[in-house]
Amino acid sequence: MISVRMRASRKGRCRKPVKLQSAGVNRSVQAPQIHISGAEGLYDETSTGRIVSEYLARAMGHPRGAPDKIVITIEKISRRPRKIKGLSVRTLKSSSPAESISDLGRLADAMGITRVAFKESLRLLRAGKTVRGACLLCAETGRRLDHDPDRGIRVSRLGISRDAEKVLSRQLGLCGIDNSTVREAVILASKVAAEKDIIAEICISDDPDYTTGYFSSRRFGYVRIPHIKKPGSRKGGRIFFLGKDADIDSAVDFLEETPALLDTCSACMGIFTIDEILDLHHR
Ligand code: WAQ
Ligand code: MG
Repeated sequence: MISVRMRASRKGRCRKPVKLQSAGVNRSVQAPQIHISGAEGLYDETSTGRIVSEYLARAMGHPRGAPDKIVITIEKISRRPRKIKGLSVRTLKSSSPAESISDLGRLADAMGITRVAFKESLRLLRAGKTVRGACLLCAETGRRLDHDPDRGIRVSRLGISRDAEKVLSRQLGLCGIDNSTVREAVILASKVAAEKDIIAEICISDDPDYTTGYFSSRRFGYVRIPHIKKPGSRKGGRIFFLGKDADIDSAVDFLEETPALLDTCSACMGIFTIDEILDLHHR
């Protein structure tokens, strides 16, 4: 199989020129690259050409604007991918950010995440500084366990089989949510949930207009949370909660390096109240 990854970006505006005292000249600080879009998947080698042109079209036609740099990485995967099962999908019934955050807290509590750790996750997700990947947090102490604060942990080398993708599309379509944002989030969350030392994940999009996030765990599946933030905010991120005795290196190796292919899907079930969702595992 091959792993194909795409990243499109554009040079941001230069910050204020910095006066270099010694040289006596104005020189601009290097402009930051602004992320436009990214995508990845695992495919059969025979479809390389088709996939690369699909990714290219996606990079160039993104609503966030035209990129001035597109990086496409094609990597041969020699390890046989680990087969993973897709999480079930539900949408929480909620009508305001206050209600959503309160329900999110109840889900976290039900998974054994302490109040301290949950509050720390909210603090990180609301901090102005965005992390490119996910923060790893101890579910008990709330201590951050990954080492690069700007990068975090990047889930990579993941994909879905063609058959499973058809089933996922059909399932999500029944609930009117079959789009690439939801499909890709379900695939990523399913790889994360396949790591035994991860208890749960919280995700908030960094897209200012995308206000639906999710909480996912093996027990409750993928729970979509509408109004997880107010529209207009670019603040987002992902938090992965680890158990107390987690093997951090092995979890990070699985998330970043180990190829994983979603080959079985679970159902997409519609809209539920928080009490209905919390009741699920008692049945
Ligand atoms: N690995 C780890 N963290 C990542 C990755 C990755 N591969 N990609 C993005 N992140 C982090 C990063 O901090 C981003 O700022 C944050 O997640 C949000 O990423 O069912 O679009 O790509 O309707 O903006 C949820 C869909 C969509 C909910 C999430 O995330 C639904 C989304 P975004
Ligand atoms: Mg985004």
